[in-house]
Amino acid sequence: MAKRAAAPHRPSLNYHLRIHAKAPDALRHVIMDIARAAAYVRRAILTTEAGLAGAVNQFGEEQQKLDVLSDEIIQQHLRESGLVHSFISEEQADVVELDPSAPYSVVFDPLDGSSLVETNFAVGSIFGIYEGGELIGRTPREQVAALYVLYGPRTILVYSAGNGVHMFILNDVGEYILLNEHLGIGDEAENYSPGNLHAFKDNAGYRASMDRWLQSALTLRYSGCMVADIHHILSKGQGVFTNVGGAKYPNGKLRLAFECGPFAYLVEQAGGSATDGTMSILDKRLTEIDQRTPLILGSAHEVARVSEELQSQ
Ligand code: AHM
Ligand code: MG
Repeated sequence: MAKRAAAPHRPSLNYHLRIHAKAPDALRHVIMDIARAAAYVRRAILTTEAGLAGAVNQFGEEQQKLDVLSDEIIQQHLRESGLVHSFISEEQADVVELDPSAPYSVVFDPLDGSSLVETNFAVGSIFGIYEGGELIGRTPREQVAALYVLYGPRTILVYSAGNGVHMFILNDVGEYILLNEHLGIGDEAENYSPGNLHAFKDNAGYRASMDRWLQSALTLRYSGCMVADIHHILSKGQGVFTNVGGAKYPNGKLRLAFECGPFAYLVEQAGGSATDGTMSILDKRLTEIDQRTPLILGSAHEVARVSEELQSQ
């Protein structure tokens, strides 16, 4: 009788998706194609000059070469997969349709924190995957998977397909190998990560949270790239990340579709919470592709405290 091969000691992303997540083959292929695209984005970061492309994206922001390049790399992989109906990218003004008979649609931010590339800080790519073709009108709770790739000293991929949150490292031959399974986020935060701090001037609730943090034993950890800052929470198992409204950005700076939605899915899968201060991010309906939302995310008790402080003013 044939001997049964032992399970790999350090499974690859493909094996993990197939055996542990029991992801449908098509979903596994989409995630593997995204992961492969991210390895190319990593290479682009290492080899491209971080200059300006001279173009302006849909939100009037200057696009850097690497934003454009990362967007093109990811688009090409999604197109070639044959499994993607439509996508929304931070760098595109409209929903882009690829194949009306394909099973999934993808939302993504190709290079989050790209202004940090020249400082050699960590940057990342963010993805959410939905079944079907329509994206407008959906809620992030309908995502069937979400993942991000963090390009730091190491390249780390973190995904959930509804079976907990799992972390992988990109090796020399382009394979993602399991580092940690079932990441969890405890209820109390020891670190705080306050984005859009300009809102401090005109948002008394945010001032109340900030005052409390400064007078507490909490430690500041903020890089300016939400992928790195939220990865800090997932890898340390605690923390709170905020980006709330002020005069300049009444709903904060971050977008529901491809920034807040995927992270809300991952963080709730890890036992944390993600809210706009009044409701779960996962239940917010996507009405426009560039819709922004306040975000308070991380350790559940701390998220609740900040939400109360924001509402009490
Ligand atoms: P980007 O997608 O244009 O790079 O902007 C998003 C980034 C987030 O990663 C980060 O949390 C936020 O902008 C930083 O905002 P702030 O400078 O207000 O702290
Ligand atoms: Mg972004």
